[in-house]
Amino acid sequence: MARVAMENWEERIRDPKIECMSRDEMSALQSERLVKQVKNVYDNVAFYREKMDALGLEPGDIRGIEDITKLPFTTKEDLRNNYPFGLLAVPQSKIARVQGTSGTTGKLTLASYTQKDVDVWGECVARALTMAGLTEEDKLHVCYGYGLFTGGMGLDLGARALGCMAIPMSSGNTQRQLMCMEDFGATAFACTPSYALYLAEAAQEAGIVDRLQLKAGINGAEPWTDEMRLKIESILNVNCFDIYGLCEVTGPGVAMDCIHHKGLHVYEDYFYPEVLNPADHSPCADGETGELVFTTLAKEGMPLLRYRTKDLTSIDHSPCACGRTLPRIQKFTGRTDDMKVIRGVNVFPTQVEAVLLKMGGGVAPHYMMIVDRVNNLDVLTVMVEVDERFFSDQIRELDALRERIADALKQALGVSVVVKLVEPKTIQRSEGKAKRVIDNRNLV
Ligand code: DLL
Repeated sequence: MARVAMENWEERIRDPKIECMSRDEMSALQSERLVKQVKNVYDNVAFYREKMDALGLEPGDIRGIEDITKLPFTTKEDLRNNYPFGLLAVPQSKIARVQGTSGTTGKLTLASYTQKDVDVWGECVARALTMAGLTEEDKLHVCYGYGLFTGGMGLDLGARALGCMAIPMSSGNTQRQLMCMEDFGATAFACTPSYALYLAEAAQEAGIVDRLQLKAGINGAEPWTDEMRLKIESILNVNCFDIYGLCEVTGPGVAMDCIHHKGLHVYEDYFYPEVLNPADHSPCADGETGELVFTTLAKEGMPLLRYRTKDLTSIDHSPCACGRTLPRIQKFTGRTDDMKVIRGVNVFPTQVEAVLLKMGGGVAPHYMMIVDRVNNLDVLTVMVEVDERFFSDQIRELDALRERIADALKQALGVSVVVKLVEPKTIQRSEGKAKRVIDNRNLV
């Protein structure tokens, strides 16, 4: 057990030519790729040809990256309407693999990749692993699910590109995960932050933390707070990094935070980010929160123009202390569709997480939000796990704790909250993305 050595982080840049490029050079590269991509989709994807024709736009009208705002948007609904292969820019025989959303009901969101797309994906994840301090000497224990979900395959491809050992555990069976982590001497692990916390607590309970050789966690696929990162880091004595991605653009490896944790560096040579005002789609200034939109600049299989992710963040183009010039997107507060409007106030699960992690004293960051409508009024109930000792006979202490949590939540969220304290391990743990909210209001 040892954190990644803290010195020489500037050497942990896999591709300085790209990752530390000047803004002018990067714009030139993006312009060249965008012009090519627009011509490609106009010639090969009926959906884009029709959209551009409707706007009176010809490929020749796009002369550089500054013209990107002229292009049409793509939405998840467009993907659904063209499911499964309607947005391909190459024949199906050129598709090397497909990946999809992790959801289990309804039609999937499906993304198709050529071999070159798969190689680029692996390269981006290798950049991210290097950013977390890994080298070919490392052993990466992957407990993201393998399958249509991009987590397992994405981290595996990254390990392959980096040349380190991949341990393809996939999700499930926590005791076996810990046994293999210890026996094989894993030096890094990859899973969702919620599962990372669960694993960390299980390792602590089993008394094996000191026998693990972990130094880094590669955690993402769901929103999480810095407080949560610090909690996992302190239990396992590792550095954890936030990795972001979505199957439509590429899986994990679209962006990742560096050791300074001041936002996630976007691999904008491949995935051009825009942050737009959700109301009128005008560009947000640096630091202003809006919807993240991506254009895939070099994708072959299923290129996307201005794909609306529904993820909310802000962007920062100022240089980072790590030496990278790649812009940084702020850690995500959530998605537009995670946000709950409760009595007119916008509430995100990550706000609850941050409050619980600050409370300490037997309050665990395992929670569930339940929204109901009672007599036409929204009621938010938050179930929180607290230490067993509160459930012995000291009823007064339990009431006082409930009140303390309710006050802190009300202050942070701006709405009153009914707090229900529950015993440890009552709230269902997730091996993939955690489900934090149940909305019973049946809003349309
Ligand atoms: O979640 C890809 C991934 C796998 C990323 C493993 C990181 C690690 P999808 O299943 O297509 O892909 O879900 C994409 O998950 O639009 C975000 O809402 C959310 N998401 C992904 N990474 C993060 C993150 C994978 N680091 C959707 N922070 C995205 C917050 C994230 N949300």
